[in-house]
Amino acid sequence: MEKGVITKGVGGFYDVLINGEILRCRARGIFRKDNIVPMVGDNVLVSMADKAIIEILPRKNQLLRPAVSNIDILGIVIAPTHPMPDYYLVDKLMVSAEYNEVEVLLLINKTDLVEAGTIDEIIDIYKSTDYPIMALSCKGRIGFKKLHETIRGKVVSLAGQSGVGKSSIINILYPEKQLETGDLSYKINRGRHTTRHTKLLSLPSGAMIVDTPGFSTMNMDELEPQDLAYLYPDFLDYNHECRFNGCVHDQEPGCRVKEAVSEGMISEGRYQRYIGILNELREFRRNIWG
Ligand SMILES: Nc1nc2c(ncn2[C@@H]2O[C@H](COP(=O)(O)OP(=O)(O)OP(=O)(O)O)[C@@H](O)[C@H]2O)c(=O)[nH]1
Ligand SMILES: [Mg+2]
Ligand SMILES: [Zn+2]
Repeated sequence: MEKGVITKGVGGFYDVLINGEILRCRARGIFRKDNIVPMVGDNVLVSMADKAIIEILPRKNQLLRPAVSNIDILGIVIAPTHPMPDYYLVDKLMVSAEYNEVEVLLLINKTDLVEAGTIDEIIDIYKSTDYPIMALSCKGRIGFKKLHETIRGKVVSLAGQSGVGKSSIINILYPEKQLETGDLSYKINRGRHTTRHTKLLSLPSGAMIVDTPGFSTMNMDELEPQDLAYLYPDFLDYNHECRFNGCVHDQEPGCRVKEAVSEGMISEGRYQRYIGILNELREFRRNIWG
């Protein structure tokens, strides 16, 4: 029996990285009865004789979008243009990472396409979260030394809209393995989906990085509306100073969070999207309770 990590799921089979080699395995039926589906990132025990995964070791965390387990860092990739940033998706990815206790790294790619001021505007939105933010250009090969250092020895999953350059970033980090990347359709100003399967790669530097298909919608149904604000690090300095206990920073009077927004300490857009997500969660609860 050997220990390995699932790098890819392929039509009922799983590629497992064991001592530097990939072995294509079946999964034993036992998982189905426990309602556990193997996922990329899982540490597993494999029976070499019958090429079968016989046990999934406990996960330290798991994300559903992108579907990946045991990661240290979620690298949220955006582009300033082509495609235009979907901040709603960015904020949801951040919330989901916080909820699942995964570190966030914001990667602004394609910085070669706009002026520096535009990048600064994006950084301004997320400055008060204290999440590390890196500006990259795959085209100009800018920012990669720092990225390399940041992810050394870590398991990182990239996530974000289609066409922002997730696969392109990995291709620069790992030139020996060229993943497929896709030209943008400038006409509709959004990327078509190029990467179709989540795939984990083990970089020569010791990091592991997961390429994932782009997506634009995301549900967070398991979250209670009243817990949402605690997943915003930029709210945490103000959260406990609201007049009412249990303030969700919506219509309540004496809300310190809203005050911080009007003082410019929290991004107005971040706050507006927070209200949008809050209402989505409320709507979901209303629907399940009838
Ligand atoms: N100008 C510019 N183009 C880039 C940059 N990075 C990537 N691209 C281009 O953007 C397009 C999309 O890149 P991909 O790496 O395929 O994007 P992706 O995020 O993997 O997309 P999906 O796999 O569909 O989710 C490709 O044509 C890349 O060559 C960059 O820094 N600057
Ligand atoms: Mg891709
Ligand atoms: Zn409040």
